[in-house]
Amino acid sequence: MLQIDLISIFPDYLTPLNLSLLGKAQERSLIKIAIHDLRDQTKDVHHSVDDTPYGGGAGMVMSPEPWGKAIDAITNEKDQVDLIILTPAGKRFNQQMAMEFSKKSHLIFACGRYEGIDARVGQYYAGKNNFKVHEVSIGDYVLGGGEVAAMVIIEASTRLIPGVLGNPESLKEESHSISSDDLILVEYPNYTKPANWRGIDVPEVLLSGNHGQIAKWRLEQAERRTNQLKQE
Ligand code: 6GU
Repeated sequence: MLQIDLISIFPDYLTPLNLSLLGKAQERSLIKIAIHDLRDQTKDVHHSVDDTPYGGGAGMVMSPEPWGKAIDAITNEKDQVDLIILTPAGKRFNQQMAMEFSKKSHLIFACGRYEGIDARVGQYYAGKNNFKVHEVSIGDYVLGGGEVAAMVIIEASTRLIPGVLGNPESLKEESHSISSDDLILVEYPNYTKPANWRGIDVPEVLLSGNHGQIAKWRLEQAERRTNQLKQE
């Protein structure tokens, strides 16, 4: 069972995690997702979680102590934890990382907002022997916060856990199309009924019943698409 904790100042923003595939995976006890409000760890009347940056500059930085308290509250020394800090300055998430995360037992997602989390939070937990800290980004653009990024990572990772997907055959097909460096999902185009839709026919080879020919055609199509993506 994979335990997933998320810490955020907008816990409601993460409620889609209880829907669909992930909702079912939780019902089946394949994963357990818990969402925590960072502000629960503050005592002042304003429940403040941020402050001005040392050294000056625009924006606010998230204070370390609420993060420390929130993480400590959901872990113990015996727990092997992977702490994932969402930041546009992190390592770019890919299918290989999804595969790695899917095999873990306890993932904690720290969803920062503003100009990010005080750098000592990652440094402190990286120094603990039962923690592994990952700074992760989902691409070269800036989001308002880590919540959506955390959901992307959780969706990509949990569907790789045996039993989460309804049809495990689709995982097997995917795994053949991942190159060593990164995800190159060179899927061939897919068609279903009707055979003619708005004047457009399904490629004839797919109706032929010749499995050798079909496999050859699909490979050609996948390669054509890969080369096209490289040129863009
Ligand atoms: Cl993980 N966080 C934020 N705020 N922006 C991002 C991101 C993460 N990944 C890409 N852009």
